[in-house]
Amino acid sequence: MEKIIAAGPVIVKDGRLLVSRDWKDEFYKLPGGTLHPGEELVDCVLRELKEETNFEGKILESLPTMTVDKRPVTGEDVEIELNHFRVELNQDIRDFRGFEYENHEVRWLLVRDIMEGKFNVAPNIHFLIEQGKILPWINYLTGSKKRFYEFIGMITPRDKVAILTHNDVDGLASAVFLEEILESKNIGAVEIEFFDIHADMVKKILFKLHEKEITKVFFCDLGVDTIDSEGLEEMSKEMDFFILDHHPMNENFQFKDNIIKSSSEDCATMLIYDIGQGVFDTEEWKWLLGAAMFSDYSYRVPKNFEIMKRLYPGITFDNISGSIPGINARKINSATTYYNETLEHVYEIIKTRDLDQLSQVHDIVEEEIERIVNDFFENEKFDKKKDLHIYEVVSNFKLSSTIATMISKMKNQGVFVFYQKWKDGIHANARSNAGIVDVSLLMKECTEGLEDANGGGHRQAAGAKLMEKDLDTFLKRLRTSKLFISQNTKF
Ligand SMILES: [Mn+2]
Repeated sequence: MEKIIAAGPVIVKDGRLLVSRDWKDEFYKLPGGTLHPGEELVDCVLRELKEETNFEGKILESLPTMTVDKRPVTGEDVEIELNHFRVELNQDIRDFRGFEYENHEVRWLLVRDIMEGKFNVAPNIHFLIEQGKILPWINYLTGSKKRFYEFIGMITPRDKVAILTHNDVDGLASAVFLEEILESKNIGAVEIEFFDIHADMVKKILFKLHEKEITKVFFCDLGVDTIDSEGLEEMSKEMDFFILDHHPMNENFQFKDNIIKSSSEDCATMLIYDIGQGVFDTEEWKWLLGAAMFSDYSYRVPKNFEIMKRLYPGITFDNISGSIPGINARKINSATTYYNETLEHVYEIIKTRDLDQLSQVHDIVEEEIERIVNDFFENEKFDKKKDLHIYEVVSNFKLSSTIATMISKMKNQGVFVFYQKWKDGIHANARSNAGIVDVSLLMKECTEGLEDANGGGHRQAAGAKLMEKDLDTFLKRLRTSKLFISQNTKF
């Protein structure tokens, strides 16, 4: 049988795939073609790209090859080997309208539309989608990869670089991927800080960064443009920064060149993974991507669930909690509980992919959770009339929030207030899954006017912080709160 070798570029931008077709074709295909005698595959790809679309690009990586034994249109017997390469265009595309070039129709098709069968495409495109090589990727609300790489390109060996990231699974994973990208550009010796999203977060860290003579700062998964734009303004006087984030955007943010935002359902890890495609080995980090997507609920939107299914075939909405990404997310969570204030340990474990260590720490934390749950059923203070459960968590790990969520889900009815003595005072967590009592109001009421205390959150889940000396007052207010009475009068 005759054998034909062909090659084509896979170019995906903002969830769209570049395709072309001769007017005679019934379906769209990759803008590729047959290998010329003596030609290298990669040269063939770039030549065909130029011939069919007038675009120029560079090869990023090779993708799986597909072999067919019939011509798609005529059905004629012939062995065709289709070689694929991921290519990045040399120009930044903003206009996704189709155009005509040299008797070809060139178009950007949304990968989602292809998957939904809205367009007729060549079998190898479906093959590559099946293999997870063409993902319906993420939406950039503002900023571009190009700007990011320009920023990185300006970093010199004299610069000192810091990554400031969120102290949750998405933040940890974001920092790992960002550091991978930086390392691939020979930018090393990076300072990494983990923290909670809180007011003045930039202002508070500025002095420390100054002390360490940091000149370039990356923010991951922190929403700084909204929470502390004043702090950023101050920072901009002495250091350059770049923000990679998915929290709601500050529309009036003035440093538009220094930020990429994805939509909130596309977690920061997805964004940085996307930026890093073709730059670092994204294949070996799929497990971490999956864990972050699980942890930030990114999988709940259909297009991202498609990505999850491609990372882990067999995943369904019902089994996702017990699936590999669900378990990995919980393991990383356990590690952050275990190491608490020294998250650099967790970061190191993730970065070195020491999954055994992760499992060991997870087992210890799980065992502790089990002990506390058992203790709760024996020692909680339960007010039957109010259906109010009060319980003090005593543990070396900070677990009151985890336990509150867990037990309230087990019971579903009732109001749960769990508290724990910690280094900086009492931390309380309230849950009311049925929402009968607004626990946000409850936590506010119980901490009102107390020294150095605050409380609030959502109707079904809230928290409070107070000084140890005020614990009795807090508990007394809790037991006598009128918020419960208004509920009882309904009977
Ligand atoms: Mn996040």
